[in-house]
Amino acid sequence: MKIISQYYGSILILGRSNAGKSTLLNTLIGKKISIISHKINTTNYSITGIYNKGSYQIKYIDTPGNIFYNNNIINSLKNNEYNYILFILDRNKWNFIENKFVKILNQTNIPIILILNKIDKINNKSILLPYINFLKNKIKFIYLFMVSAKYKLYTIDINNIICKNLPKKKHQYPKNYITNQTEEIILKEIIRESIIKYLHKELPYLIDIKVFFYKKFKIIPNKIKIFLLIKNINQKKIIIGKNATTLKLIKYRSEKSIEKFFKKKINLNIWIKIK
Ligand SMILES: Nc1nc2c(ncn2[C@@H]2O[C@H](COP(=O)(O)OP(=O)(O)OP(=O)(O)O)[C@@H](O)[C@H]2O)c(=O)[nH]1
Ligand SMILES: [Mg+2]
Repeated sequence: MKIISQYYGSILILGRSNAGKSTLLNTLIGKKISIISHKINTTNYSITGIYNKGSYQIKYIDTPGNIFYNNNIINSLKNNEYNYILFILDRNKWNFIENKFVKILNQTNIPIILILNKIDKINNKSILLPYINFLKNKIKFIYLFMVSAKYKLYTIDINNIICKNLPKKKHQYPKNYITNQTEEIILKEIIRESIIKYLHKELPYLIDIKVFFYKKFKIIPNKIKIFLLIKNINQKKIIIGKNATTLKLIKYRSEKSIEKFFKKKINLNIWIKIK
């Protein structure tokens, strides 16, 4: 019997908040598992996504933008726990935040792949060449990709190059495994994404989401009851909105996204409760 070699590696995705890390993760693994928004600090914990292609398996780890006080991440970098780092830049935005990343990246021996994201938004392409020269002086990298994570431009090349450079190693996850998140977490994250979209300022970050009796179900039910736990009546009024329009929008968008992810009809019953 011919034994086919397996190749495996883990990749950490780093970059400032809003650079498009979660968008890129979703594009790379071909399924939306990490929530996205135009506001900062959307991702608040590390999310794993697995890419499978034949004998290749890649574990991508999406991170929050602000990792500077996250000892787990910092130590894992110092201990060289990843095969590569994808360091994502929002176009030619480079300021003290990127410099802070460089300081951390200088403490590891992990090879860095630089991703210049959102190229669809760069009209004047002549800025690119001088910018690449600037980057060469700022940070040591082995590859540079210019992509649009949102519009899936040139992103396939990232998977291909990484596959080509993976070490021979047994796959760590079953073929159909795509994320470390449980169905309950995915459900909450999808609802959180809608809440961030329709509510302003810091309120979305103050809401706790509870899924009612979810653990009773082995698979996701068609009727889901959730509680949004908040601090006071004012917050409740804001979430409901004038003529309940805000709540309706949150419900509608959440239902559509949950249906898309779980591929079944969903009726979301949202209750708001003051803690
Ligand atoms: N035009 C354009 N927009 C993009 C692209 N990639 C991401 N975005 C947008 O940028 C915003 C931020 O994307 P996210 O993927 O949530 O960014 P993030 O780096 O994960 O942000 P945090 O989770 O807060 O750290 C969203 O509005 C995305 O739609 C791109 O290639 N082109
Ligand atoms: Mg994110």
